[in-house]
Amino acid sequence: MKIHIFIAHLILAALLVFIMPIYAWSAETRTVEIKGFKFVPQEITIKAGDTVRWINREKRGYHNAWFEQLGEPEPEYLFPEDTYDKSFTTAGDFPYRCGPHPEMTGVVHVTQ
Ligand SMILES: [Cu+2]
Repeated sequence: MKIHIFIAHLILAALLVFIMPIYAWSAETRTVEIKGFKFVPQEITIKAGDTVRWINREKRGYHNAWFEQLGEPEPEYLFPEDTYDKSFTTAGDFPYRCGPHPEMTGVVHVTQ
């Protein structure tokens, strides 16, 4: 009888060891739409390891999401329905703007 309980615990422990890292590893991709000369949502909060995907929902016109303050080069323009992915590995607040339209701004908040 006792051996059965012991084996059940062993199986549970083994399951936890294998399943827990899969949960921890499950990074998400979150979407920010560009429409009406705005980033929607204008501020987004994600977890470290997640990816933000910008998608240009305008009928015409081009934009991008430029992390100028990080010293990054300006990315290519996004034409209608184009997407741009960026992953964030460290916690912090990351403001960005649109290259062609400096008045278009957004912030990515990254938590641990
Ligand atoms: Cu723009």
